[in-house]
Amino acid sequence: MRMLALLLALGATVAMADQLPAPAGAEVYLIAPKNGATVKSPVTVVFGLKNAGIAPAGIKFDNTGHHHLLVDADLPADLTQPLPANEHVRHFGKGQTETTLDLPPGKHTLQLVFADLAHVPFTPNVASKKITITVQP
Ligand SMILES: [Cu+2]
Repeated sequence: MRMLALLLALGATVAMADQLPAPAGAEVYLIAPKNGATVKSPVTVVFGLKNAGIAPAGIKFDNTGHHHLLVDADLPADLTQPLPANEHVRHFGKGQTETTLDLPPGKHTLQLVFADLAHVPFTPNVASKKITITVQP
């Protein structure tokens, strides 16, 4: 019984992803578009970053990470795991600081999340405010 408890404890430790501490004072924010803006597609989205550097995914360098853009999505419930990669969670693993989105007409939300070389959000999480934009037909 004691052995089983030990194995369970070890299993729990292995299952936990390694979250890196957030660079001190790190902040991400959307420079463009502005919250509430009405825009035309394609939409140029410009990423802002304070108190941290950008490095490509996979490159270990202190106090750096890369941008992720949530499009019409909420933050994942479990921020200890690598962010998924799909049309709602876009990775900018080459170190890009802007992108162009083709979005259908209507309301859309955008939110930036900064994450480490392995795509795992920092602790505490470094994310922008979620903004809402309206794409004109
Ligand atoms: Cu990533």
